[in-house]
Amino acid sequence: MAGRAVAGAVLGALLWGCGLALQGGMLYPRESASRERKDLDGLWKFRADFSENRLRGFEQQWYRSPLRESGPTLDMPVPSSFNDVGQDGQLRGFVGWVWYEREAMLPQRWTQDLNTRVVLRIGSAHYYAIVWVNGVHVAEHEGGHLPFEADISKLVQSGPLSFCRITIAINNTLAPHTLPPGTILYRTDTSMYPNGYFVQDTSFDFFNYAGLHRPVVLYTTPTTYIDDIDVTTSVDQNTGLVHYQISIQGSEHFQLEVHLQDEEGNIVARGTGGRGQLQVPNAHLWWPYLMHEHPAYLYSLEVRLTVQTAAGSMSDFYTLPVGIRTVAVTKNQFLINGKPFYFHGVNKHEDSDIRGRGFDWPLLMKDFNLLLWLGANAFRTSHYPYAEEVMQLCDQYGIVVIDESPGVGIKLSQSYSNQSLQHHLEVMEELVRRDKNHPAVVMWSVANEPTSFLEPAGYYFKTLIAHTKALDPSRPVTFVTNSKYDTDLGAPYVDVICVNSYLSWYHDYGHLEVIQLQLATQFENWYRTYQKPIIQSEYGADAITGLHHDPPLMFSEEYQKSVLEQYHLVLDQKRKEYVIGELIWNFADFMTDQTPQRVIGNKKGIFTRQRQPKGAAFLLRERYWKLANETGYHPAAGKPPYLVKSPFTW
Ligand code: GCB
Repeated sequence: MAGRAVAGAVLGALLWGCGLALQGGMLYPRESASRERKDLDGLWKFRADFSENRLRGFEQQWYRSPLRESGPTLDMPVPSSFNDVGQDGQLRGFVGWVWYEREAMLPQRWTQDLNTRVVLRIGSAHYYAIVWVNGVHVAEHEGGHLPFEADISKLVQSGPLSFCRITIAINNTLAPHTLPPGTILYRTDTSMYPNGYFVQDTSFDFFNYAGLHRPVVLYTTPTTYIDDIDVTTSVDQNTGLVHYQISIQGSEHFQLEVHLQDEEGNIVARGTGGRGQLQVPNAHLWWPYLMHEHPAYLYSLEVRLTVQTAAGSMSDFYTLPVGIRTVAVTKNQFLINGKPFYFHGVNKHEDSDIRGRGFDWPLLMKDFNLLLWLGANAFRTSHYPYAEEVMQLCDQYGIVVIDESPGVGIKLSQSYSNQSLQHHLEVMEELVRRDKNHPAVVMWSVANEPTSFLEPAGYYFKTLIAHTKALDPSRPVTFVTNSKYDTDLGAPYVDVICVNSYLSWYHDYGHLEVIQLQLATQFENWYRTYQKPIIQSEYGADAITGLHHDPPLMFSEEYQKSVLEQYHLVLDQKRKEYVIGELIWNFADFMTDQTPQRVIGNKKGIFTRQRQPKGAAFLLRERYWKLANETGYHPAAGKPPYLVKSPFTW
């Protein structure tokens, strides 16, 4: 049957990568005295494989020669999703393999100096990617939100060419064992659908954007190089302790020196060797935004590697920002540097007009300026890991992050299989490897709203959470639930209960008067059962910007504000007991699949998709600044000069 052949072929390829073990570190590609970087952002050649089985590109080996030789191509911007750039509705909803290609000129030194290592790094390719350089297979990666790379030195140093041709085939098909999971539905009734018809079905509420979503770069290191750095911090009275561990590739005989510099450039501690502990007397701690007059203090860990080679001495340099801070959880508090921290923030998406999920600096800065304006001190990376550049800004601005895996929409029993669990464990390894050194990251979230009442969810989450804690004993772990408190099989294993609820939205439509009772009951039940701190990790209501109705009716801006106000009344009581945070759903309107419930996307944003405020944004801003005054420690804490004055006077 044609349909089965199509999807079978599409999915078959997804199995190729299973069981790949993590190799090496994944340090962010920074320039240094020993490292160069070349960004490959811009227009790439592009083709979607619309052939019936979606496999023409492989059958005809499109990677063997320039893409233009095997058929027509489009110009496609990178980074960007491919879906919303064009005028072609078929491409917008395309499922299967798409092909990207770019030729890059390389500096002569890169191709001639055999002591140079040349690496191709892809920030994110959604969902499954295969990479060739000059027609040679160099990498494969499963998972759309985490970086991967390939050492291409041998390829680019073996011939006279000073350019290389990079071909990347990407498949956006989601299957029960992928993260997020999905299912291909075959429509076999030929009286209703054309022969071979299938659609991608998913159980999550955002559009499955695809493509090269984040920067693609080439960078160099020496052939003996700093492969990974692992930093954790603790505090002893006034002394900050920075524990470091450095892994080196390329030689077993080397010297390592580390310096820790403060923000003025003074060296405050020195060390040697691959692991050790630096002591920083009178350390400046990394504090969240609005919790200190100088939030987000970052030291720089300067690592210098030296090796003696036949050709003389060779060095590699890498600088890692380091924030000294501690995180701890009690049965009713979340402590940062020993002080209770109340999360007043947002849930986000990587989502905008035209770009889809594509990384964009102006958008990122706008979002951060809005977070600061709002008085938000935290966000959750719902529902997948965000770009590394986002995490770096969180470190720099003091925005606390709950770092979430793409474990969203885990609903079917097949998605609890061993294969799924194995992949989920690997994704957590990749996520922790990438984000472990960010002081802003204070907690891992392994999933969002799984069917955690269904067996084998208990075993699945017990294993997943234990594995994540073993990978990183320095941070608490959670997952976000909307199950009932008495049937949730995963809740016993989390450190913090994160609970989503949409009172007077997905039930009791229009009945704002039931919110207070239902929310108080929700909190009391969870706390009585687990004695763990609770975050209201989602709440909200859709509002179509400019739609007004008073008394409030659903979808009006007034209704959205009223839902928030009702929640806040209860949150204000329970935050004095064990509720440790509130994250609005959502920061901005975002694109979803088309359904009768969604009017060109989910409209629960307090900002529109174009980042303009709805009434709820002003309401939340007043609240967050008030909360900062009550739960923060310095009213004007580190207010950046460009920050619009809050409505409250100090
Ligand atoms: C949820 C989901 C989120 C949805 C939201 C909604 O519980 O976690 O992805 O977008 O509800 O608006 O329905």
